[in-house]
Amino acid sequence: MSIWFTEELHPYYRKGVRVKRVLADEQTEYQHLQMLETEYFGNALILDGIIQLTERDNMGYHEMIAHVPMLAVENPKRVLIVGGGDGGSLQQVLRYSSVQQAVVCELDQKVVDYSRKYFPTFGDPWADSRATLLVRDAFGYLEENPGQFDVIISDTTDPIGMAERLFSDEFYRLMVRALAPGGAAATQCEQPYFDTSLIKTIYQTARQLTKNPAYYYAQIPTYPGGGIGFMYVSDTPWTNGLGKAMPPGANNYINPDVHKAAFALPEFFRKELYG
Ligand code: SPD
Repeated sequence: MSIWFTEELHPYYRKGVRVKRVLADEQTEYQHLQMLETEYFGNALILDGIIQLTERDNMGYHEMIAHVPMLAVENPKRVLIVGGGDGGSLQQVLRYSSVQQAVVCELDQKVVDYSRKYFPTFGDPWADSRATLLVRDAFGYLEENPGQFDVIISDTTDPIGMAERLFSDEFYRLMVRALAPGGAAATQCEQPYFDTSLIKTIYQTARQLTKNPAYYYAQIPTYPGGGIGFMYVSDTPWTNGLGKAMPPGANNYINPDVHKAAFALPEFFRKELYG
């Protein structure tokens, strides 16, 4: 008998993955957490019914959300990851020898605990002495730390419930305020087909706050529409990072061609966003 996990993030669209077994199923203080072993995509973390990552295709998300801003900034030293309790973005950030401190502001300790157990390919980045985990809400932390971070990565769930605030003008203002001069941020910024107006609003906010924001995209088959976009937010152009040497460690998604091509948008969406 086959068991399918079906996600319905949007009322008009569903997708599913075939499940081998349930590894964990728990209502945490904040959300319904499931860890599934799936047939093709390996272990998968599901929060409130939405796939967050799988072993097989998370590299498109984590390499793109991390390396695009990290490469754009000269020798990033201090990095903040908002959310990201699974450790995937942290693993990528710690590949840079220039990084002295990487702070992860994650609200749900259980996401960290289960991910440490079920995503061994992340190599336990928490054991790195440069990593600091703060189990708290990011808003207060951003408020307390103006001008502190060379790179900020907003590695969040979708804008539903408690995560909705992380897609607000207020969040973007605080995030940009927490950047050091020349610093860069990248945020989880949803799907061109399904979230057009949200992305437009965020882009307009990012334009008011910084000189060179831009939207880019990666393929992740287990996300709605087969992929997800990111907002690059900075005064420093993203093109600063093009052609720069990658830090040691294997890439499975990004390469110089993919880096550049990720910013090319399909015409319907380019018009919507950039006019
Ligand atoms: N629609 C799914 C979006 C999931 C974004 N969060 C991914 C977290 C991976 N670190």
